[in-house]
Amino acid sequence: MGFSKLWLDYRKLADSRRRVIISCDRTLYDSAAFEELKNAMTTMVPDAIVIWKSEVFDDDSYLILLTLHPELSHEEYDIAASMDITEICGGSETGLLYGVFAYLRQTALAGGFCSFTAHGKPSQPLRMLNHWDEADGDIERGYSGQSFFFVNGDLEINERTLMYARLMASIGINGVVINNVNVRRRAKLLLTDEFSDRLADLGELFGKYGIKLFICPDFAAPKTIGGMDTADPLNKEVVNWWESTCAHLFEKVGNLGGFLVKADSEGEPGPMAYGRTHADGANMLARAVKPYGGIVIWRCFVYNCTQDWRDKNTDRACASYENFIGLDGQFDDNVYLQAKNGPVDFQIREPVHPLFGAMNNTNLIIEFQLAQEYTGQQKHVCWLIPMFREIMEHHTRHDLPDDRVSRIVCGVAAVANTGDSYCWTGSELAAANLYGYGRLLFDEKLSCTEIAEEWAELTFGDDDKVISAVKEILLDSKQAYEDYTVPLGIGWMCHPNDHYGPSPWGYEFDRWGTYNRADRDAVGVDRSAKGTGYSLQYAPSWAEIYGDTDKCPDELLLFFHRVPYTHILHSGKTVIQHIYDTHFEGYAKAEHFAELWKSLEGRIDDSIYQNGCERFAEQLRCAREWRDIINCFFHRLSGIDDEQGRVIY
Ligand code: GCV
Repeated sequence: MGFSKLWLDYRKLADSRRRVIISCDRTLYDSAAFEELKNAMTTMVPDAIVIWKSEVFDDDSYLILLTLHPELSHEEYDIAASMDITEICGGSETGLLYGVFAYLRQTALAGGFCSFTAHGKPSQPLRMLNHWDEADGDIERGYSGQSFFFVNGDLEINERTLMYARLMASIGINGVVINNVNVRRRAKLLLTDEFSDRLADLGELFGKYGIKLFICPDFAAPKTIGGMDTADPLNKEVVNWWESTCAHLFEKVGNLGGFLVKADSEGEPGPMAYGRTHADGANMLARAVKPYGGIVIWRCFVYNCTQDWRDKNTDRACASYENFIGLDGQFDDNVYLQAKNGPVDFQIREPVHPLFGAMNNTNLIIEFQLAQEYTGQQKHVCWLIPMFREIMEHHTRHDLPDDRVSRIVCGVAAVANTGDSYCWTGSELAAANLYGYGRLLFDEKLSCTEIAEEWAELTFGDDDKVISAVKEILLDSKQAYEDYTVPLGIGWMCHPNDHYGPSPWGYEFDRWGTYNRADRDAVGVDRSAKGTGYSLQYAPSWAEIYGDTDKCPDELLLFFHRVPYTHILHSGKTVIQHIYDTHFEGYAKAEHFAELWKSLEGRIDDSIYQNGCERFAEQLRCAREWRDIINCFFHRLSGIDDEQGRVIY
């Protein structure tokens, strides 16, 4: 299948120069920065001759100088652009590449050469994408087709992989995990020579674009591929096995960054089976990769997934913190703990994970999910960047010089939303999530409006009507989705397993620790000190707020409390009236988005337009189901009518 160039589809500029001269040191001729600039200029100024050495410089020439500057840090750049001459400096080839992308973006947005200066340095050191691709080509929670990394059981490296590396570098991604954290079947062989040559090639390609390659190993590999009868991290032979496996792997795969590990979680093997801790497991692997500069990213998504719904004391939300807080300070310096943004699992509304700010002697990474598992599966438009930004800016209220999540973490990861569909993300609009994610991590000062505008213009061109409609849809879409789906932070009212569409009791009597406890009198989970005690995992001032029904923010009320339907929110509405109102409003917003999209017919590429129409039709069908089923569910339970007398089935 072919593929779109997304936001790197360079267009012709309003400039008729005869000559664009790119000048740089000979050693940069093979660099990605030079190649990108040369190719982009050939498209953007098609009548000009693009050359990279010239004695001739006349009035009609435009000169771009690429230089490395030792005073800039590795990923940093400076740009000084004028109408005739532009200088792009980078701290390394990667910094230079980021500078080139920034320059091309600015020039594309301006529609022509212009004068500006810019300085860039990433806000986050580690900016990662986690692919949940299987070696057989499927993608867990993938909504954009099959894997483009794994094709016919092998690692594929082709034009699409190159395009992928360019797209990722253009938004500043510097680490990519290519396989699923659940390490199944053939993926276990990623540690062996079955894959090492292809991994080496992929690593080399990624390296040119400033991206480190990561894989997810099977923690039980000493057993599953090493033929041993244990994977105990403190067993000397197990340690030796990992050391020699890593020595061989890192020698072969030059640009390997290390491992991402899901251990003792949802059936994945881990150290606890041997009575060892997460620190024992992570440190053992970290020591094996350390000689090669490798790191181990160890996930904190650990909970009891065989819970009895009758048990009201066990709380899945508490589990991650309980498993890790006592281990603070015990992890080696090349171990990074990766916690999801919230304590449960990528619901549309959760409080921020309580480990942030509480574990200050450990490297922490926050994990988001671009793949829209619980947020409409790329059929619904749900632009997540406002939510990511809000979480990154959240004050944890721990006693720290800067208590915001963005200053506590040393990296950010997101589950990728890509696949082999033509537009990479199934729906064109879902690509805005990928773009916005990278841009936000690189420059945390960018506002959501700026990011939405940039993406819309780079994707659709400079038609004001298109930009303003797309921007409006993106900016309002997350709130709309939250409104017509799950109220007040309760979560988990979706169909079990596939997680699409409403099913208010779908998870109520299951083993996953995902309950709403709704009955005729009340709804919500009591996670206050009187309940499961989860609220106490936060810094004291948040614990006080979250633990009190009168102080808890409305949007999280049912996450933290079980309250009667007549409970009055800060908004002045009762819980039940809030549920009815938001469900009607959310659906109305979805209708408005579909109308806005329809108004773009003829103004955007027809296949993109048609793809959008199909998806908005499905969003509306599904949003209607959400609205009517959730309203009906609570109406039947509570027996309370809608104040406005609207139809509740
Ligand atoms: C990769 C959720 C998803 C699983 C996923 C898991 C995880 O439970 O439904 O598909 O497994 O999260 O993050 O490990």
